[in-house]
Amino acid sequence: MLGYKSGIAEVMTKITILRDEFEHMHDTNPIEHIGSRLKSPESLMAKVRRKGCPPTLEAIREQIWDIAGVRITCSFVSDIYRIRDLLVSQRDLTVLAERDYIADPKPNGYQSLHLIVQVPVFLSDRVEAVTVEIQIRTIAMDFWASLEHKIYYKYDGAVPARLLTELKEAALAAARLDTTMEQLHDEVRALAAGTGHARHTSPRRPPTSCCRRSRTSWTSPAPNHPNADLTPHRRRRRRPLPTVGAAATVRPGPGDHTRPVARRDAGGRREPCSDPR
Ligand code: 0O2
Repeated sequence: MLGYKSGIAEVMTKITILRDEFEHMHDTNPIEHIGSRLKSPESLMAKVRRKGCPPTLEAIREQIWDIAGVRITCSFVSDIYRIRDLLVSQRDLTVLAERDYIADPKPNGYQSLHLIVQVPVFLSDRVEAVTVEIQIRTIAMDFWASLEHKIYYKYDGAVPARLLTELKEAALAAARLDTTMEQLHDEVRALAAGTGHARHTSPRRPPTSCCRRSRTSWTSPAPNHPNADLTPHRRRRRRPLPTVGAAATVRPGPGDHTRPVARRDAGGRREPCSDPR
């Protein structure tokens, strides 16, 4: 378990660095929250039995990919793919598989992007490649998944049909909310670009001292507004983001949703992939 703990620490550091960079160098921050968990022994053994995995250390290491888990929550779906691209392009992360439950939600409504990566952990006498599952999802998807997870365990997997139907409805509602919020966000950004003002679009960004003069501290004043000259920090030029590097190593996983790692263009759309899956 020490190796997995260290793997989590390595991945957390990478994501924290990205979050800090966005915080200080960009107008928006796609990372709302970062969390991690080490799978509990009970949950691990249940999964070993469920998957019919031999109960040996070697087999578990080879077949169970989510012993170490890191979760990133974002405001918008486009942020998810942005973070995904930034991680996939890191040279010391080997992507074993990607499960895109956003493009193909699970039948119960679960949505999230899972990246299974291997990260090198430098020990005193060797380097260990540790497998870590990174789950990237919106706040709405995370809200849904947390409750669904609780309900699933409360009923020990035998969730009443009525609850399953309502959960599915709730997942669809969460997806609609994500779409609406992203549209609103895009409109606000377009408006801001039209007036020449770069607005704060991340609710996490605290108002600076000059913003505190006005109650509407999270939006820019109109150009002819008497306070228009009070927000010079908002006009900072946006810095270009790094582009995705060489395609990551891919090893197909066991699930239907496991797919090779596709690259995305700047708008978050998948670039054509030669793999027929
Ligand atoms: P915990 O408590 O987080 O350890 P599977 O065989 O489908 O269970 P597999 O093949 O490893 O798992 O694939 P997957 O889909 O990547 O699942 C790994 C983890 O993703 C799960 O771990 C959950 O954390 C999360 N997850 C996957 N599907 C669902 C879902 O339908 N609902 C919720 N709420 N979470 C999901 P564990 O072992 O389930 O739980």
